[in-house]
Amino acid sequence: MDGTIRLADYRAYPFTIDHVALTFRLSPGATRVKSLLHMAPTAPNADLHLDGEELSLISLAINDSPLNKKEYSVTPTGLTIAASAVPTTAFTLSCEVEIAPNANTALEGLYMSNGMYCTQCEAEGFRKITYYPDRPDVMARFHVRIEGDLPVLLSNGNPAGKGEGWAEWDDPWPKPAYLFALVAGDLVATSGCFTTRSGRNVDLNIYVRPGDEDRCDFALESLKLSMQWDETAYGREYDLDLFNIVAVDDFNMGAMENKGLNIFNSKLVLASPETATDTDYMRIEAVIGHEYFHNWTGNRITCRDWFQLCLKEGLTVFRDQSFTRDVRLGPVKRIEDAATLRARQFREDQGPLAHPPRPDHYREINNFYTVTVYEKGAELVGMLKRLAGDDGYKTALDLYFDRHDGQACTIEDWLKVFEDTTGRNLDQFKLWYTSAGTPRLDVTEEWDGDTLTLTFTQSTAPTPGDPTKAPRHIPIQIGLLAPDGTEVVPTTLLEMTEATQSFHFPGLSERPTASILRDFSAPVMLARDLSTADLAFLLAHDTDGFNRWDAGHSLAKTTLIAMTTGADPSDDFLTAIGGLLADDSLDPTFLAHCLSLPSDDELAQAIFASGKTPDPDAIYVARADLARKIAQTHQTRLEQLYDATEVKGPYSPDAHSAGQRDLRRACLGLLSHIDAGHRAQALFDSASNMTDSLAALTTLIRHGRGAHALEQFRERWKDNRLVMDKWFMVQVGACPPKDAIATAQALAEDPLFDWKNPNRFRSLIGGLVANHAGFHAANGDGYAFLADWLIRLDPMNPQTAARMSTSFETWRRYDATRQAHIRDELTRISQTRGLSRDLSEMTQRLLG
Ligand code: B3K
Ligand code: ZN
Repeated sequence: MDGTIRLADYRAYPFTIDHVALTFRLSPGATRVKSLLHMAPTAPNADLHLDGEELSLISLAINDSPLNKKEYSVTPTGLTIAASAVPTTAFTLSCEVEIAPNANTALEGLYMSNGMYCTQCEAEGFRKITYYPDRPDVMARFHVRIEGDLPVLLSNGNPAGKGEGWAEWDDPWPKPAYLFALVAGDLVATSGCFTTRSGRNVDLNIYVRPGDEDRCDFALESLKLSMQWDETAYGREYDLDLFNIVAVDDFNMGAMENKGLNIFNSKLVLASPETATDTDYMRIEAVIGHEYFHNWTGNRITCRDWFQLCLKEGLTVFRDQSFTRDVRLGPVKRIEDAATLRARQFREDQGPLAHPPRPDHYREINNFYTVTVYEKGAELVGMLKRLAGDDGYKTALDLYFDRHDGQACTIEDWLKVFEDTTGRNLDQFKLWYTSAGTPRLDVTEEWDGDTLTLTFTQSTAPTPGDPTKAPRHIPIQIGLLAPDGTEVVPTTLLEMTEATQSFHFPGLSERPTASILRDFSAPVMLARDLSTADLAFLLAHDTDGFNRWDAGHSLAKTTLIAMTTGADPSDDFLTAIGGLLADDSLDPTFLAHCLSLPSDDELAQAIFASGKTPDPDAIYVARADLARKIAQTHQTRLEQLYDATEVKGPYSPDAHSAGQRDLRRACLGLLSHIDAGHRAQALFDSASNMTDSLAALTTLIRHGRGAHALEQFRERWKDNRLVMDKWFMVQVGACPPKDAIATAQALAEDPLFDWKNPNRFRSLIGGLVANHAGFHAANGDGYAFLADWLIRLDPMNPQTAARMSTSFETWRRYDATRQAHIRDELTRISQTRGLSRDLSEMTQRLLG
């Protein structure tokens, strides 16, 4: 037994729990948890197993009769009551345990952050609170009593009474234990109200530590916007009298959708113009939306087991992406989502951590909250929507909510809804869920004077444990453009199901240029031999926003890759950029995206995909050279744009103002290569909001001119944890690569480097990894630094250590020396005594 959990081994739990009463007597070092479970057997003669870890058992009884020690056994992972001691009809199970929240550094279960009690139960944290069947297919109603001397005592559901030193909560909706939450602390609320379309008044509260309450307004407005959007876009209403959000400083991830009591990393709640950037505001809105949308896609309908995680996460990401598109970004949102998917999920799919959106085995489920489960999971929903059409999608989702409300479901249930509403057979489509890897889609074109024939060939490289790949069902959106740029065939959906397939477009008077994979209609790697002239044509004329941007992006990539081997920047590219800069009709955010060069990591990925070995230093130099060349070639226009995009008046995070700042920042980045940093310095000195201030600081650091600004910034913000996270990240993330390791080492010694705080840890370590050429220093110092810190963090906080270990996932791209360094570091980690299950699974998979 190596501890591997397999989908094929799934068995239903042989008991139901109708309702649960929990009583917490809070104390930092010795919290007592009493539970009363109203259970009934559903299968004869079954042992009763409850999960439980790090618990001291005080008492255990069935129907109020204490169990004798021969009737049950306790192991480090749970408690089993022999079938012979379990009644054959409904019964109660009562249990009392003691736990120590103040000793919980893993931030999973019940733990403490700055004197406040809080919980994180997904995926398997509830078992650190009490003995319970901690699996998502066991759903029960919870009643919770909290006793403690803190002013605010919160749990899920509706309030059910409170007095001096106690509060009770009742959640009428059956839920799995992973959605349980408890918060107790000295907190202040920013409150509001939302009336649902059926007239239910819902009280809304954002709870934060005293002193932070002036930074909650945006979060509250985002919550109202999310509630409104889910009613309009999906017909989903909220279902309790209260919706609480609590901000916590020590949190392993972004946020958690606990029923009626969302718990958030404070960086995704707190925002003021002086402390948060446009990106922070946008993330806050999106994540508040995401967690709120889980109320239906995740909570009312949950997952049968953790293999089905993408059922709730893929769908909820798809929903939050649609929300941001609708309320903020419009079509540009698709560019951002597709770019993220290609940069991060394709990278995962091409490396040793590749896994299907629905994996079929794992050792530690926390290691599978990945970009494949989330973002690729969302793409699969998007493809189903394309195949079903907008109306078909709506019908399917209505049936999903009707049919499965209150259930714990599988991907099969989800696909069946689409099969039943569209009449399609989705057996082949299901491969997207069950098989890893990114299909490569090759295209060839034939023109016979009247008909254009597009021939597609799909192939998927083998992934770990999954060598043979059957053809997938791929929705391919295309359009055809005449030589003068007019569209002769508007967007059309082709459905590819074979390994090779041709599509004919007859009756054309001139050979058109094809725009393929419009709107990034499927998560595939399009391999197409386009000349720089073709790309420039598409960049100038494509009516599809994604493909238009992508043509420019491909042009930039081709240019940069050639430059890494000594070529000069292509004139086609520089001319195309000139064309964009001259076009006043472009959306500023779109133009900003076009002016942002592909990242170092993306270039390394592309070079590796072409069968060559990326050189991090050459990539860094090429990027800086091209940016300088663009600035020299288009200096006047960039300067004009920089001046014209200054946003006057008080800061507002709205999409229009943020778009102006995006564009201005892009211009600043380019001009900084030729203006000796004077614009960045002037902007830093005059900035009245964090977006400008951080943009200026980043630019100064990039050119080795940031020392003074960094000091000023620290002096001003040293008491603000979230802003200081930025201070840590930017100086190591943006500094010239040759300085990266020394900077990281110095920062690790800084008294403000509180490495036990996940945000601070991620700022420094994530900052270093983001400095591509710095992290991949040929002498291996970056790798050793990362490995040292993972080994140090692991006993404290395995989840965050394991998550950060993914920084090694690209190791097979690089040359033999670098690979040897990384292999040594991964081996060193894997041989560390007492390594957590989380990090040991990761190092094993990384080593392949
Ligand atoms: N469902 C949580 C993530 C839980 C992660 C556990 N390791 C947040 C979200 O996806 O909305
Ligand atoms: Zn989620």
